[in-house]
Amino acid sequence: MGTTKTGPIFRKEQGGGASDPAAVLDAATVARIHSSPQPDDGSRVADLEAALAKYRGKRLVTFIKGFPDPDSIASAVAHQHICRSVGVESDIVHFEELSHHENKALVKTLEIEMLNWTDAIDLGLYCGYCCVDTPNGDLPIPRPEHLVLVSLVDHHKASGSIVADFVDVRENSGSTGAIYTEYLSQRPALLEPKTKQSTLLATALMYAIRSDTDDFLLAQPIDYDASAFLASYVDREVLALVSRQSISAKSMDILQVAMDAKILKGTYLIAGVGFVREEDRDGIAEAADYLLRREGVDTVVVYGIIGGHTVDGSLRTESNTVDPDKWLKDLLGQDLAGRHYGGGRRDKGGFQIPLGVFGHCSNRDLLWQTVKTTVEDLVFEKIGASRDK
Ligand SMILES: [Mn+2]
Repeated sequence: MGTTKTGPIFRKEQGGGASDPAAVLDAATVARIHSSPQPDDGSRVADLEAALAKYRGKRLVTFIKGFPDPDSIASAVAHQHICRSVGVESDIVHFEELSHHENKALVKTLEIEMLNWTDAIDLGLYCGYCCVDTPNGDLPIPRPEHLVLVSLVDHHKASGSIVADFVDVRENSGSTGAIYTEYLSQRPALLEPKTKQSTLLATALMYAIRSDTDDFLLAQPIDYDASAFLASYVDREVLALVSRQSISAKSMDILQVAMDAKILKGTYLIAGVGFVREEDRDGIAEAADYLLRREGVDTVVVYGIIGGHTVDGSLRTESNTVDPDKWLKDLLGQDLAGRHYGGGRRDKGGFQIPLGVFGHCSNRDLLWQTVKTTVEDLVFEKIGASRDK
């Protein structure tokens, strides 16, 4: 298995397939937003199946936006599994590079097939798209008109209006994986009889729930219920294998730089780590996770210049007063198209600011000093700290 870049979804020389008029009509269906916190009676999975069944015999694409993490990956696989059960093929496509050695290990160990987005992928061959673990259906690529949003399942704060056949956004869930597990629990035939495939899916979901809830520290009842359901299907050896990944040498280097560069202002710690290679960007998040453990610190921002073209940062907080999503949106604002540079959830957030033409600056020290000074100025002003003290 693996991410073989062949097969019918890639563009043929003569361009893609025609759009499907039936799918275009479906776009007019207005979303029914599920937001009730009550335990579900199985109607949601029935609604999801009904939305997907309109595409029986056809092909959908499930997009993972942002950097693939265990929750988005496992949810996409669970979604694919439900698609198959109603006779719909669904490919998983991610836009950002699969990074972080743990995520790579997850994909490899659990034999998950995902495609990294390239222009060679022919969207004309898909009748619609689905989103998991993301609060809206916006895409980082131009969306062909025929490609309608079929479903969106998420647990983040809703952002913007969503028009899709099926929407299930539950902020009272610690993970999207738990929501998909609930669907599976209401359709026992989806994991029974136990096969290698169902075991790997359950293991991926268990890992996703653990990972997205910080080992259950942030878990909600639905996450515990989901884990209890998954327990009998999980391959514990595989779970242990995926969980026991060590910190990479490069992440350790970044952590060291962050520790040397750290600036403490009250309960805030910020650290600029300079230039970081694209494939090492998770070292920033790992450093932020680690530095939050420092006594007396409740909020950490670690940032660097990734690949020479983007200022990328991670925020971690244990503070009751810092809402990462709002904090980063207030701090950095938005671009001309109205997209925020950053956002997050209850305890963590991240941001990406493209450097644009400034990325070409030949004096790298000067470029870094400019970025560092700007980020520090913004953060200091936000938290009411002065540069000198
Ligand atoms: Mn999630």
